[in-house]
Amino acid sequence: MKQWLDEAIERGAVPVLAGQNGDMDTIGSAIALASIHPSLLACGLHIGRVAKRMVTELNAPFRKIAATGTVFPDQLGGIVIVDAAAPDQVGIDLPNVPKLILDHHATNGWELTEGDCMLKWDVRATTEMVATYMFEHANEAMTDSVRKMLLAGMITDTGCYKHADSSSFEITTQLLNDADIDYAEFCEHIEREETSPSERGSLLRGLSRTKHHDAGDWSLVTTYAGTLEGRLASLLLGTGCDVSLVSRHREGQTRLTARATRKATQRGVHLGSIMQTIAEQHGGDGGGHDGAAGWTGTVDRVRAESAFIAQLTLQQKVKR
Ligand SMILES: [Mn+2]
Repeated sequence: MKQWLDEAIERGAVPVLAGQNGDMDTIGSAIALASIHPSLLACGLHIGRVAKRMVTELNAPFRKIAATGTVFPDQLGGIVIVDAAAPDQVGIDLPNVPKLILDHHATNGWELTEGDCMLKWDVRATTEMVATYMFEHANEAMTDSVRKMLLAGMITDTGCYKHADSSSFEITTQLLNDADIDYAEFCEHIEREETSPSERGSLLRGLSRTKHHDAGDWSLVTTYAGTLEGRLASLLLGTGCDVSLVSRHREGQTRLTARATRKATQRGVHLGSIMQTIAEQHGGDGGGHDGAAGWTGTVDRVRAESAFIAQLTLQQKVKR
């Protein structure tokens, strides 16, 4: 990775492109990595709520780009793509230059050509990969702001360390050492996000529409909502079900957002592969992690939900 970056920077400007979901992990990874050299520039199609808040508060350089008509600098040395499991997850047509891909998703749709480099680690967050690299090769860029970006990615992708493992704790300890960050305060700041009255109304309506399904070996709670689907799906796991699914339909597009408990994933649930199968059968884009995944496509909401239930039913419980 160091060799790829050094050579790319030598050739010209290098955009560091975030995944189009704009979550904290992808945005934090892009901004932190871009901080190591002036030729690197963090950019992406969307920026999510938590990430937007962090970018504003820390005054972090991030450029929003358009889905079409983005003009990259003439002298492009390469492009880095962080935390995106497939080309369609960045949302733009990639320029024809060498690629460096950093990702931690279980599903993968990249095709590599000569000059490309891909690092795919079995870690909880892409910021963990970026932090590991920076501690070794760019320690001087590890300011408190950069550490906060990396830490925020870890906090959100691990669900405040509920899905962490020993290596995520290790990197977190390193990020906190020698930094002026009050962890408990920072974590609360990231997690306890205010909602507007209309968002609260939408979450509450979502809760009031929930349905329970027995999907083979699994207990599933579903609902639909117009916004904050990820947050609603996480809330629904609090009912004690194995899996939650929130769907939404807007302007001809249906989106599925699912969450599963750790216990369910250990016993055989893999939401990323379910979403991928739905994309194969019904079109659209789908994928993600075992315990958190999504799909977007054009079939109607009820059909998409049925497809999910059918696929979940097929996943049998493994005896442990
Ligand atoms: Mn991630």
